[in-house]
Amino acid sequence: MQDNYNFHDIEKKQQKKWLNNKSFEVSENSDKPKYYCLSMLPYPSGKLHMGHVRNYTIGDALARFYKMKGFNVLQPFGWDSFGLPAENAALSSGTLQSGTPPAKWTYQNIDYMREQLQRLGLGVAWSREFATCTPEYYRHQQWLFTKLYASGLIYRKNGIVNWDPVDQTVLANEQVIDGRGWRSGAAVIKKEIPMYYFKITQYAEELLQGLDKLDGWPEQVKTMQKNWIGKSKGLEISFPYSDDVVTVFTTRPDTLMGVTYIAIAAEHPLVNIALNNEKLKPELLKYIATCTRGAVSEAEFAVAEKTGIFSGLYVTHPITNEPIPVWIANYVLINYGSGAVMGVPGHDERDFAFAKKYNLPIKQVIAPYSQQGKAAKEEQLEYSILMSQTIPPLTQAYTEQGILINSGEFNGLEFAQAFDQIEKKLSAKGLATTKINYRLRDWGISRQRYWGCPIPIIHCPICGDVPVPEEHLPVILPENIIPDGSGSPLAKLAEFYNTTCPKCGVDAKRETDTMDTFVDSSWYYARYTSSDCKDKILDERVNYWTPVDQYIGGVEHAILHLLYARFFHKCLRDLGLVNSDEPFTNLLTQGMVLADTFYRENDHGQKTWFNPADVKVSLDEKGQIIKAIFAGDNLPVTAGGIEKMSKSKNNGIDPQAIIHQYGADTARLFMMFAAPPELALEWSDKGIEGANRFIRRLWRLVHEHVNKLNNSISNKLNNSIAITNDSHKKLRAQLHQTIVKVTHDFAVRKQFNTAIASIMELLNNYTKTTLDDAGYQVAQELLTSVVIMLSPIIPHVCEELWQMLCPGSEILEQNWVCVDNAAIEIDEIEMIIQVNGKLRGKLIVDKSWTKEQIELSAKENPNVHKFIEGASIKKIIVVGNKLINIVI
Ligand code: ANZ
Ligand code: ZN
Repeated sequence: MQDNYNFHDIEKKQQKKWLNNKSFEVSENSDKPKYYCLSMLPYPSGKLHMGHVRNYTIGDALARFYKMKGFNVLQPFGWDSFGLPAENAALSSGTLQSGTPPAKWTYQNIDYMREQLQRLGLGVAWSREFATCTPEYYRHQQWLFTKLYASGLIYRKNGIVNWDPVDQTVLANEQVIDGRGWRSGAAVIKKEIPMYYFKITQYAEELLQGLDKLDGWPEQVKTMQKNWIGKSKGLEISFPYSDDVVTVFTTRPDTLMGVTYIAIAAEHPLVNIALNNEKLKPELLKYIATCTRGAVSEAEFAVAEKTGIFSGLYVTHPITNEPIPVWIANYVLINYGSGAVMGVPGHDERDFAFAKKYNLPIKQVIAPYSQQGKAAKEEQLEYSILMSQTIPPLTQAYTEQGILINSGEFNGLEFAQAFDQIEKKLSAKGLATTKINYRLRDWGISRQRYWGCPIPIIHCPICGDVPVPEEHLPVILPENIIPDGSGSPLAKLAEFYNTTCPKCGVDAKRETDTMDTFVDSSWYYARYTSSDCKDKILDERVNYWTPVDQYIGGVEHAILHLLYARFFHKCLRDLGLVNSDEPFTNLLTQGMVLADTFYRENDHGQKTWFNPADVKVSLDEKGQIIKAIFAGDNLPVTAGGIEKMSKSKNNGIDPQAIIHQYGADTARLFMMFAAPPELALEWSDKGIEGANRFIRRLWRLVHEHVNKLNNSISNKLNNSIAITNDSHKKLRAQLHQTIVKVTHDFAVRKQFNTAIASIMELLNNYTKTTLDDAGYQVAQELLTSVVIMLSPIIPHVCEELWQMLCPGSEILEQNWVCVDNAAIEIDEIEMIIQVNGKLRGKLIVDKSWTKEQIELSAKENPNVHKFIEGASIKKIIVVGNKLINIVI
């Protein structure tokens, strides 16, 4: 039967064939241009979610499209498989995973998810697959670590961590909930421990400059990276103190005359001097203790309440020589600038709030530019004097730039002039230097965790830190460990940490920290190119494939992952391992997948969330939910709006269930049709059903066409008949216009939804057109083209249909469809008719018509006629073969 679209058998059959034929394996020996298409590798959490499906469908559609366009396409896949959830799973009492070693849990998840992925029909080069938690992968990472260590790009220094005093363990930020340990509930304290750091700041300027060359990246992502790197130009100004100085970094030296206090970090060296004051000491110590508790991350820092305490010390203002009080404040970061700031309450919001809170003077030294904008020098001075006398007290900080007032010899200057003059004046006295600062910090990669890549360092009592020599790599992570939640398991495992020094042979101790998992994902894209290379991290193939032509993933990785990968690429380059500067030429950040939420609330206001799959909804004509019923008890639930699919709102739709019910092609088509890839996608049952109906329709149309060919009009295709019929010509024209549009949408705009919409429109017209014998050539051309154009998105059914249309060949071997420009050039065109610029009608025009003929037909058009009846026509404007505007 022709409507027996049995997706299950079809998809299984095609997937098996692709795997057996190694259809997506590629080598470097090709005369085709290369195309490296990469989706971000997933964390093997247990099962696939819709975000994955969306990500990999977009990647697969692009990979298949470029393959048909004649490229040598690499689309690899792997697993970001170290990380905390595997340890947490082992610790989650009362669950199935409880007590499972992280290794076992991870490998099981990978096997399960791989099967799920294969069920999606991805065109992946599976021979290159790897998991980052295997020694085959991380041995090269350890080797890279030792190389970077040797070149000074990795160093060791003390860093601050969250310490759970009850569990005696370091906590990740996400394990600290409201300042307490997630398992013990104990108040978390900050603790200083030695850690390894990657010197990413050495590349800050290049990472910043490089963004300008990344034309294929979304502007928004580049802006986020730029802000993260945070370059600012300023002055380091010294405030003398007895025979020493306190140096501050400021981007606003123009506000120098408005300084009313200095604030230093609790860790600043001057604090020790302040502690010599026996009277103040107890209070100071108490305050400093509060600074070392709680917030660690910069985000937490930003929202924490700003507090401070007077240190008892004064420094001298470098211009006025007045004494300036020094405060210890929790908002000053020890590791930015010089760990000290000049407080200018008049012009900095934070300082303003601080001054209000502690009753410090607020002095305005900047006035808005006069209305005339930046005035001439003399006028600036006049303006400044006037403003100094008349301006009312500030009610909030004035943070814009402007003209200096109340600033003595600097009155009347604007920002740049003031910057220069203050710099000149102070540097003559050795009290200022210009300074470029980056917000970017070096990357601390030590984690006191078990399930991660061991840091390949041995601590020798004689030689110090000794990198593990290449021939001793990898440092194997034991895989049979079950963490118990108290401290790092490796630190308790004598057979792991006891070793001897590779240099001098004495007893030594292995580093028991592991690496941040961001390290694992910072270079994996390069490893795919050489994944079977055992003795080297990368071989020459890396320069064939990289940079990645198209990278696809979530915008949540816009900053850290992408910045770290860019940094690693430059490190690899400087080690002579790759010869390009950037890892990813084009970046597509896909939007989130959203779904309706449903809940019931109990008397205490607690909400129980219901999965949309279990809720029956009735919609009004606009598609708004008017009634929602839980299928379990047929009682109503409340619709809670559309939100990102998540466990907490129980609104995740299981891809597996959708694939089971409708097939992978339907799921893929829905994902690609419902929204442009970079925008949010709203899950809708109606949408899924619509996608399924469309595939069935295509299935039926191809079957009807092939049946007719085989029966009544057999062999019509072999003797080509000239196409003279007008409706055939029009259909062909539309076909080739559609090819132009779809090709452009895929290759340039990366907007699949509009491409699919135009194919749907084409098929609509196809069904409306009556075709005579010659028309079956057009039908054949149209259907084969449609099947090719849809095959990147719905590959299984297209392969099946292709073999009906063109028996004996495979769609995977086909080239992308070519445009026949002659076909588009048809004799009739549709023009728009306007009256006084308003759309009033449409007109089919024969190309041979003269301007007079066109104008006459436009006027006689019944829709238009009623608007111009009785009026006198001033003129008629004909624009190309698009538009006729009648002006009355
Ligand atoms: C005086 C001033 C006056 C400032 C004013 C701003 C506005 P960016 O642009 O991010 O580099 N700052 C310097 N070191 C700091 C530290 N360790 N912790 C906290 N804040 C610090 O920011 C530079 C500005 O951040 C500097 O300029 C300083 O405050 C503050 F109207 O100095 B400013
Ligand atoms: Zn030694």
